[in-house]
Amino acid sequence: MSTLVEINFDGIVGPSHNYAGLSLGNLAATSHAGDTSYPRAAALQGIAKMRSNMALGLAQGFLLPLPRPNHVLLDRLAVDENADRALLAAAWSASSMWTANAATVSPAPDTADGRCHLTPANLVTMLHRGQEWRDTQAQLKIAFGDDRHFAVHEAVPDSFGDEGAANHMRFCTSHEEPGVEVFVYGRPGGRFPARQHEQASRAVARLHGLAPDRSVFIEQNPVAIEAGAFHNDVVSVANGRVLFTHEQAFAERETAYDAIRAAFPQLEVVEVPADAVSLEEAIATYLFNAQLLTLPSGEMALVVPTECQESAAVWSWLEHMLAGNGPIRQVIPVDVKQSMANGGGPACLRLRVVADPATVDRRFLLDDAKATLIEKVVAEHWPETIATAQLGSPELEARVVSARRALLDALDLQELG
Ligand code: SUG
Repeated sequence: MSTLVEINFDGIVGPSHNYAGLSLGNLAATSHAGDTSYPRAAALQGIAKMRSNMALGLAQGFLLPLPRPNHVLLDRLAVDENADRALLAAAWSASSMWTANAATVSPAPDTADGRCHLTPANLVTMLHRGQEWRDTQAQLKIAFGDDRHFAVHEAVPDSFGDEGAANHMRFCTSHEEPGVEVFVYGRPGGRFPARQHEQASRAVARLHGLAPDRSVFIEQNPVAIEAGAFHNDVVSVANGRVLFTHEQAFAERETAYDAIRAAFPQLEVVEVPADAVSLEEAIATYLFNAQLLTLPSGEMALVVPTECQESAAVWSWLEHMLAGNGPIRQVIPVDVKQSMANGGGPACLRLRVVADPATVDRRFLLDDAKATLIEKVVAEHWPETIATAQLGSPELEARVVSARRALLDALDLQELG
């Protein structure tokens, strides 16, 4: 008997985590450009978040940092001392930590062949992210290598930008039942890039064999992209029958809700009005980049960044929500400040896979003992700080390469190389 549960696969923050300001339109990342980063603290914050979710009784997995610096990229761009520092920094980016951008995942009950389908995101809009997908795919092919249960695809061709699960939501009444998958895309032409293209979303839906009457395509509000919502998961999140969203998330709000409701009549919208929390405040605090989780009790909890506690408007809205009779019954703040400063909140750091844990390669699943092991490796090997001027230095490179290798050794995942 298969037991489908949601497993969150968090990206372990890599030892080269730094603030190079590479993502145009990601206001947190560009405003922290040049700051000193704390890779060790960053990775430990991420592990603490995973531990906190496991303590709620939830299944937890992880994906490993990718090899950095990427010399293939440096060679292809002929990066030398005269080249733009941003090109060098791209090859050092630890951006694969944001596994919400690793892939789009369609659980088995939604697909034509009854397998869980994963398509790695090509991430072509940003140089530092576009280098990720082949290595990500290699990892997915190991973690989800049992092809009786999983299909891991090629990324969508580069002409269409795809940013993965960050622009994808799934509604369902139970994980054993077919769900409704919602793809949110941006329209190009604004001040900031629209990183998710409609054609990429439609290709992913076809690749996964989704039923057309259970697939919905919605345009993101250009005003939200303009305000810094470079992915839809900065302004909405879904779980079960609930859509938790900012009023200004979608281009045509009522049309969007109606389209989802037509495919999924049980939809419950928890909408935060702009006059309670402005789009700017929502983006600065990452209120919606929350993990909306169903606890073993059946209640829903919202795992928000601690930045939400620091905003009077956001915190009072959350208190008001809890005092009401809505579907979200708990709010749990977590400290992921190192990731937040690069525009990555609790939801960016995880890829949701609905699957039977017994069908996943166990090496990618977390328990308390493994969390302790990973913490030990991080404490011993991850650099305490990185100043952007250090990127490119042979000493730092040796440190970063050996730190990752120590983690692969500890987890018996040397084949990731
Ligand atoms: O792609 N930041 C990431 C943040 C990704 C957040 N993910 C989701 N919303 N799901 C990005 O913009 C910053 C790296 C730098 O600037 O060095 C960065 O890549």
